[in-house]
Amino acid sequence: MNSLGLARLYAILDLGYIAPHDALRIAGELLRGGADIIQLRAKNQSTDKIRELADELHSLTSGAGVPLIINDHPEIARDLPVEGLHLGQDDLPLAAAREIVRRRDCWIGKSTHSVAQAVAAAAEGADYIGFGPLLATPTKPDYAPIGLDEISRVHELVRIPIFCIGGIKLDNLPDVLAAGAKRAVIVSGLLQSADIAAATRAARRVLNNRQ
Ligand code: TZP
Ligand code: MG
Repeated sequence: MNSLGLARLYAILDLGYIAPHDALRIAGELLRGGADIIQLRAKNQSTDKIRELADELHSLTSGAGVPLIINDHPEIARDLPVEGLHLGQDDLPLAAAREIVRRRDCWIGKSTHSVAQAVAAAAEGADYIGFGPLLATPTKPDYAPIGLDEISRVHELVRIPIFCIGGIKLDNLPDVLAAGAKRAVIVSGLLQSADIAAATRAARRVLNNRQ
């Protein structure tokens, strides 16, 4: 299984962009392209539907040695042997989620939208953070973009893996890395590509070649 420490490219299967019946096929494309981690994010589906999909996805991802992270639903991370759970600022506290999941081998990641939130998430015991949105993005429309200037500061202050997120595309990824990012989450930039596997492979190459 890929380790969190070595992961560079974190892809999200966001059902805001893809239909549930396409999720397995598209996960296969992300895996073929070399995504290091895949998250299932499904804001408008029932918990039962997400659990069913997560179960199918996990058979695929675990066969490829790629961690599967479930967004928002600690009870699904408790019920299935997925590798992680992802929480937002408005979700339950991390310690409460750990009480539900009760598996120390299940990573818990947290979305952070400022350097202060990033420092707080690390202190709260998160295994990794998302840091963003860096840039304006239709995937998370109600959040003010942080910009690229805080990336180096957050890397100075936070020692757990930091996945920069928000508006990252193949063409601006070099700028994000030049600003100090080491890892990236890309959602629409992959899911809206004509060739998802090729776009994933290209992003992986850029991330792997960073200095
Ligand atoms: N959290 C911060 S920005 C974001 C999330 C889930 C959306 C990122 O999506 P995209 O399409 O890569 O900008
Ligand atoms: Mg959430």
